[in-house]
Amino acid sequence: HLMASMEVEESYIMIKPDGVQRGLVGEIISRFEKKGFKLKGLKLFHCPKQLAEEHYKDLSSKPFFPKLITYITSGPVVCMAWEGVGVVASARKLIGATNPLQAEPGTIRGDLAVQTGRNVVHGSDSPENGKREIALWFKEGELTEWTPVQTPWLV
Ligand code: 3AN
Repeated sequence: HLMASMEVEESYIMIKPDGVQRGLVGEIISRFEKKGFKLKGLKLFHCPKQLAEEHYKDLSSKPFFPKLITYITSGPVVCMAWEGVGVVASARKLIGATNPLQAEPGTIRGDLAVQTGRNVVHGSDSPENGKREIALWFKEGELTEWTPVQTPWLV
């Protein structure tokens, strides 16, 4: 999948309330920054229930859905829009498996989390959802187009 997606994509990455409360914001942002993706939007935000429900609407029939909504709205989250070639699949590799006990060491969840219901970070699961989620969580003026100076050294 990673090889197939050689196009510039956008992924919505969110540090969940546990990541913020545990002081992991800098550590998590660093991993995407060091990898070489481009940050286009960033904000701290306490999300209303309605937005959380819209974001996770595909999971609305799951038994854990009410707990998931309570968790995501329990404190501020860090909302990020990241851009890059193959960023959607790559970000999910950096994040690791949904269940942190199954996530490989070296991944964010593998290194920093234990419980599925406290897995510190979200990443879009497809380029389509990346676009959908960024549009859902950010207003237009909150995203910035810019050209990183170091780009030639990454390609
Ligand atoms: P991922 O976040 O790895 O894409 P999804 O989309 O299957 O995983 O699930 C979205 C979120 O729902 C997870 N990050 C986690 O917080 C929660 N979740 C998923 N499965 C469970 C479960 N079995 N029990 C509790 N929470 C869950």
